[in-house]
Amino acid sequence: MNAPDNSTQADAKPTPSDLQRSFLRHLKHTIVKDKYSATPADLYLALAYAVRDMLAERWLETQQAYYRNNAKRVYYISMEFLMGRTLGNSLINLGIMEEWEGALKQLGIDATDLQESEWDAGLGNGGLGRLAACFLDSLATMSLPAYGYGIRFEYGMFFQKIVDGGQYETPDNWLRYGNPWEFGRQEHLHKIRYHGRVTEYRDEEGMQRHDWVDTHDVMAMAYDVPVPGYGNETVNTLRLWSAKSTRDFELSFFNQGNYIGAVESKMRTENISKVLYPADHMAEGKELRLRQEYFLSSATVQDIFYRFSKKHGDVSILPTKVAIQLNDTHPTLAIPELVRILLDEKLLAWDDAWKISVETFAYTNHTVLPEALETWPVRILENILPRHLQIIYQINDHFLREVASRFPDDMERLRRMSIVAEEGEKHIRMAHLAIVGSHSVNGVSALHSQILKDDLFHDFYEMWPERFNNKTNGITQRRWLKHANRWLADLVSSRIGHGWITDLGELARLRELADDREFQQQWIEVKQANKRHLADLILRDTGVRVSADSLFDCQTKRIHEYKRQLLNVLHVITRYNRIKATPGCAITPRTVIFSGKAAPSYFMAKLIIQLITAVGAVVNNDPAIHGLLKVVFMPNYNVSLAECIFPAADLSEQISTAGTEASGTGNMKYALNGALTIGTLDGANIEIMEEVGRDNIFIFGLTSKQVTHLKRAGYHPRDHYLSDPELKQALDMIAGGTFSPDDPDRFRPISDNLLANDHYLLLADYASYITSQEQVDRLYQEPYEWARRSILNTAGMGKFSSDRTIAEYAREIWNIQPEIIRPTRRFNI
Ligand code: 26Q
Repeated sequence: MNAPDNSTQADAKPTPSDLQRSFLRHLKHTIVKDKYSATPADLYLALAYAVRDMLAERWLETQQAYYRNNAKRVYYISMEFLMGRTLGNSLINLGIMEEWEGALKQLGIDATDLQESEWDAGLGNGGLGRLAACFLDSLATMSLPAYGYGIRFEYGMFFQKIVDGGQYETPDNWLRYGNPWEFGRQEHLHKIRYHGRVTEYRDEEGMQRHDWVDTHDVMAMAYDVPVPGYGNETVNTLRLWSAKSTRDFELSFFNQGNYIGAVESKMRTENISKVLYPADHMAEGKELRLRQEYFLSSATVQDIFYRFSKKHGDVSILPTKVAIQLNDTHPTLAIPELVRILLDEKLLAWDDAWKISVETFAYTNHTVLPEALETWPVRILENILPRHLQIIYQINDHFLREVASRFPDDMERLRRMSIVAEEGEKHIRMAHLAIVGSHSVNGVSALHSQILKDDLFHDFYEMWPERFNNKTNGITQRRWLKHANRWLADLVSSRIGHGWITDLGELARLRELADDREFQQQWIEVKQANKRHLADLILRDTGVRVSADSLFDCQTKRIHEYKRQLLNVLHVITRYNRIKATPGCAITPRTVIFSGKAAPSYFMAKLIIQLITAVGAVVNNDPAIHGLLKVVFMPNYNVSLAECIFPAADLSEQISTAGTEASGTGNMKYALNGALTIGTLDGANIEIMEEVGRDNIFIFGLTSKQVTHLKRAGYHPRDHYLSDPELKQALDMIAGGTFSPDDPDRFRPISDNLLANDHYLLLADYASYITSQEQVDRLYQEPYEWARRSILNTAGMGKFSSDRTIAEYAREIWNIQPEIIRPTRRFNI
């Protein structure tokens, strides 16, 4: 049957009745409900299916065009894709939000309510996973031939509940009600092998060859998720792998006697894609994690190879058709996996296989914290991936020879640079493997990339300076302004048009409006409305009533010592003490909002959450405070909650110890939504300062150079404690049980740690932070001046679009070009 040819109406938008028909058809025939029996979740699903239909044709057309034109593709491999909700984003990118809202309204349905029925796709921990999601949006919007590759975890990031003031985790069974955005591809299956042993033989040319035999196998099955671009015809693919037992595909299984045993072993193998590891910045050496990393790496490389081989016989041209970006070291096994395929299956010589591999791969580093750098015990690799271990040794062998010839008689250097760490139990250093096996190594902000060259990877930089480069992170303005903050987006568009949606540099045109009193007034009103909305959520989720007239001071991110939520708490306690000490003082009313998850096994991070809620309990209920200070911890920080918090923030807390936060991306989302930043000279904060102007940001604390020097010279946190009475008072309250009267010692580990070690230099930065907070208070007393600076912050965010970041990757690393998809038939629903 031929599809009706409505190509002449390519640009026509569907009518309300078209949309209603499609929606009602799905409600009746896909969901099998009517207006009497449909729940809000059913209505959401009906809309999702109707919107999905609108993507289908563009998706097929995009994939065909890539194939037909034999475009060079980029593959973004990531253990995490933190996508959040999809419906609203699809409506925006298809340019049919208003149309759908109108059509549903006629049916008496509120489209916003429906969107809230959708569960977040929480397949990520935080920054790294959300960055991958923003990149997908930019890749599609810029018409780039790209694929995301990840794992379809059955359980995403855990749900955080606050019970008795502390974090309590429950599983995120996000697929329970079905996922309308995924398409299982039973036919796209790859065999993933584990264990077994390696045998040797000589090929016809007398070359030593290897076979990997007697393996235990698992199948990787593809689930495809469409990724539409904004305002164009492109729909790219995010392909997520799910583990399926090979038993399902083996007839012999039915003839075996041990039925239950067979099903048990099937379940064990399917566990591989069961759950996302919830620890970021903590490379836990768990075997299951290694299996997951190889599962993703192997399935993806096989898939890439399969797609390449449909068009090409000569594997030597692989790097001209394929670029693979490794999102941190987590998928680094893709390197030895590609080498293995080239050597053992394509029977290439080592030098040829290695050259192809290096030219294909590029690696992004996201952290300098030593505990987050992945290493795997040789013992475990030997057992699970014996052939890959051999290949890694061979890579190291060639590599160390090269080092020795470049830097003769430098044993110490060989030891430092080796892919194999020989101290204690032998380990494989995944970052070293990634650097050696890639033609590009990048950090995610200017400072971070400099630290990689000067410090963490200095030896490698000396060897291959041309490999090192910077790609400052970015965020997608489609989600983080247009979708999350509609009122502000509309206000901006009313003054400078819609160009910023695909060219964020356009926001600079707001600068000339920064002094316009009427515009400032409108700006203030939008912020006020967003704050009222958040205040309602806070009341609903925490039971605390906060005033939208107070300054909303926000720190939302994973809970980690290096991010220094505790420094924020020290300020809160100091502020509390000042209000108590001076009754009736004219201090600026503040609501301090925290949100973020702690890794379940991270004792100190969990204790920090307890302290925040405990301080809140004291401060919020103290009548002497007269509501001048409120402290709330919003549970279960995720993409959807973030979409409510960023638009309502006055002040953005970006206060990590200088030199520890690789980039940060929340900092960009806050500033884009008009929050002023209080921050250290760390990560992308530095570049934000450069863009918005030094006068429009509150900078405090040691620089990363000063941090290094202080640590080298010997740091004595207790000196600060002894010399600063307000700091002493705050720490004594934590240590003495002011916030834990039922258990006075509960928070002793926090104060003890700060006084004895203070690894992240909170006490060294305390005084400067407090001074900076006083400047914040003073500025907030002048609402129009605050509004002016807020406007200048939004106006300065042009650089931080992920479109800019992706354009740089495409040009400087991947060497790929846009592939414009022409409209054919549209809105065929
Ligand atoms: C590694 C091994 C085993 C288990 C877990 C992990 C693991 C998982 C996630 C290690 C690290 C992560 C996540 C790191 C991360 O999110 N880094 C952040 O990346 C952002 C995007 O570049 C930056 O903006 C942040 O500064 C950086 O902290």
